[in-house]
Amino acid sequence: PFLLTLLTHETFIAGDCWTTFIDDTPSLFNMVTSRNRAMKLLHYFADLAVNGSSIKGQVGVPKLLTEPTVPQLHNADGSVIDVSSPYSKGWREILVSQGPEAFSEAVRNNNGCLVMDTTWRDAHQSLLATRVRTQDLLAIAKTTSHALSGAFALECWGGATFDVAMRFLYEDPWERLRQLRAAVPNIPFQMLLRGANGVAYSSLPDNAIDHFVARAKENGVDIFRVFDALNDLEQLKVGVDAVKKAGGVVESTVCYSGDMLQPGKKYNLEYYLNFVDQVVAMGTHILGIKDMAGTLRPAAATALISAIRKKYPKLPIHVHTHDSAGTGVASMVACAKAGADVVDCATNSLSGMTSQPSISAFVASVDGDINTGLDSSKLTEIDAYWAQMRLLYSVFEADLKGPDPEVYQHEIPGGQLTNLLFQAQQVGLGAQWSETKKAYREANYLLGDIVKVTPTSKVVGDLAQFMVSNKLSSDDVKRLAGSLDFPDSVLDFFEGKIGHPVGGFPEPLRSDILSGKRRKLNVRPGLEMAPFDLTAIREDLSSRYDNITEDDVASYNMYPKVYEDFRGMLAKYGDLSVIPTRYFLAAPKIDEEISIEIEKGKVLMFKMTAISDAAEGKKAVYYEMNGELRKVTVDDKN
Ligand code: 3PY
Ligand code: ZN
Repeated sequence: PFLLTLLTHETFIAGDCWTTFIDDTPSLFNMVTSRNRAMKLLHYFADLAVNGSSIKGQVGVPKLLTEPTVPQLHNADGSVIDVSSPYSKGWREILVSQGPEAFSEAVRNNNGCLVMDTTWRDAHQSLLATRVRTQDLLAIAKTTSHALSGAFALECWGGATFDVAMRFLYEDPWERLRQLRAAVPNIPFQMLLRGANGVAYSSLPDNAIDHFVARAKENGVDIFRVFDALNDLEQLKVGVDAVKKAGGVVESTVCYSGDMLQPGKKYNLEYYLNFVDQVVAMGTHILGIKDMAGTLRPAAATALISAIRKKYPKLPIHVHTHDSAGTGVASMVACAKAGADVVDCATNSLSGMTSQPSISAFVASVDGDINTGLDSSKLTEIDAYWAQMRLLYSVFEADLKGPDPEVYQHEIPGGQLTNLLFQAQQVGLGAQWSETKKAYREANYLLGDIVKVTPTSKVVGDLAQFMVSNKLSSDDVKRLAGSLDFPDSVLDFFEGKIGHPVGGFPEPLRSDILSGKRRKLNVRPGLEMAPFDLTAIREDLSSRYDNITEDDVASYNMYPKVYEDFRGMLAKYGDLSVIPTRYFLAAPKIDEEISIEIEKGKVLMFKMTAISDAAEGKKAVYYEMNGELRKVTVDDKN
């Protein structure tokens, strides 16, 4: 039928000149830059139309079929708030004018409990595979600067967002940060930094971490939540020192693991208080408590926060959780009552389950008792936007239907829980999911009951999947350790490349697994690494790509291959960040007219008119672009 559409197309019948098409005449590429850009976009659409989305993890097409709308905000008297410019008042004023010490003091002296909104980072990392694009954040950014002006911070960068922006969204994470910063001058921005790993999955030389953090600060990050995935203080210190040098707010963070109230646990109250002593000695503006799996129940929350508060009355405490078991709001209320200064919540439509607890539910729960500085009606108004986004990005949902109380046993972090569930669903085996959760728990104990968060959570997940697919019990793993072909991440862990676990590595398992394969690294990995030659890296990149900046150097240092692939995508398709998400994820239909602003004031109208049948592994896709006919030939990968 598509071929018929083509053959009967007016212009085709009129014998319009098909020979001038870009495919046949490469010299045309040099004619006009914007034409070049337009053709690259057409290539992207053609690929999408013929082969479907290449974005990993995407299932189906978006459920939202219209342009998302940005809701209006209202004052208490019902008048509409003008959001054409950002709001100017907020916690960032004091930070910018008086610096990190005065800021953290003011946060501690604040009467109430503030909220950090995680919608722009952890919430979509946990529910939508980190796939929310810059344009969809930017569209709501100025409105957010008004609606959430009383928030402690917006978490908007770091964690997986850095990698995913380049790898799957073909976007520059630095550009995202700069654009959001310009739209939100009044609310502090927070990022998640994986200590000596930066935003990567393993350690980098210390000078690369310093360089990266300095760039992040310069581009707009205010507060750095620094953690280490094994609570290894030496690894943590690398990140903390980098933030201090850059002049950022340091939030040294302890990862909360399991249930500290259960007898016999190595992560007990004494352990945490000792950890806090050490980060305080290291020097921090804020203490972060990171409950990445959501196992911090209200009773433990009360005990933990009260004890730290008593010992360190002046230390601001900021608590992070995931709502996987459904107890997030109750736990955050317990934290607030016990003296926490800030808790993490997410916009309602992107809250709950593996994400953070609902911001409105938290505010309602402490209403009349603890001041949050937030206006609940504005929270509801802005959430109407995120309800649409949830539909737009539904193609990345793992489709968890309710809380998972088993999290207290398996302790899988929020983001990973959705990921592993998604993978199990793809294999189509319902039984596989419960087996994976059980194996995850066993793998954790085999590894010595470690802290589980990126990147150590991947080690446990990989070992669990290895055990499930090879039908191995814990005893089998111990017995056959010397002869099994373990995943690389497991070998890296036992080698010591990810740092050192609390209480040391389990023996004889470590020796058995490494025997003949890897050495034992008993110092922190960064100590063995030569510093990066940043000048040489910049020269090398400049010889290969246009417009290289220090930010590109920092991206390359974190993810060399991902950065190169990203530049390859840019060269092939141009800047895809301009395409509305609906059409980024699914090609427009035949005869559907869409308009795209490829640069300020330059709007292109596209209409796909036909797709040819396959010939020699290729298909031709025909378009009208601003009234002119175009043909693009793409490989048919089906
Ligand atoms: C990350 O490191 O990306 C995390 O979200 C850890 O919780
Ligand atoms: Zn988290």
